[in-house]
Amino acid sequence: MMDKTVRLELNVNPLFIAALLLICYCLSLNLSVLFGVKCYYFSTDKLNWIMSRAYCAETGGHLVIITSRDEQDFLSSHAHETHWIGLNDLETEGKWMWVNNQTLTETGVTFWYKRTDEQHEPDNWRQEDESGENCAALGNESLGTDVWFDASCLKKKKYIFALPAVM
Ligand SMILES: [Ca+2]
Ligand SMILES: [Ca+2]
Repeated sequence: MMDKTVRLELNVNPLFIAALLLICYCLSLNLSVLFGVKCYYFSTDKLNWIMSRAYCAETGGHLVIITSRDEQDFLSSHAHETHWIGLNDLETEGKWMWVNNQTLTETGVTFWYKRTDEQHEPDNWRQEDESGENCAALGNESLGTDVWFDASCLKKKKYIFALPAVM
């Protein structure tokens, strides 16, 4: 009698499975997009910077921390108007820190808006808010999201929330 046992070998790359799980995980959280190993949520509501930081922390993530040109380009291509990011100089004027306490030197990339007249961002402009501008955003009310601006933390903007994909 012939042995009709069939051995089924599944040769699936574990990285492929991990990527699939990650996508399901992001979708289950209703996060809008996925890049690399992070899920991003582009808010539909507007909050001031402090409130947006608190909201993100409550939900187990944080305001986005940008650590590469690719990540900046990716976020900019999805953000069609100004959004808060997790960068501020609230503690010491001019000393910009990410919400995880990394400095810009440590992350190694900056995308501040540069004007031809040398009046670059961040400019800590005090015309609207005398405490200056201590929170950073992709874009501003009139210019594109491919560059960063400092703005008054009291302004209400949409925000980008990131969740490290730790499973
Ligand atoms: Ca400032
Ligand atoms: Ca500014």
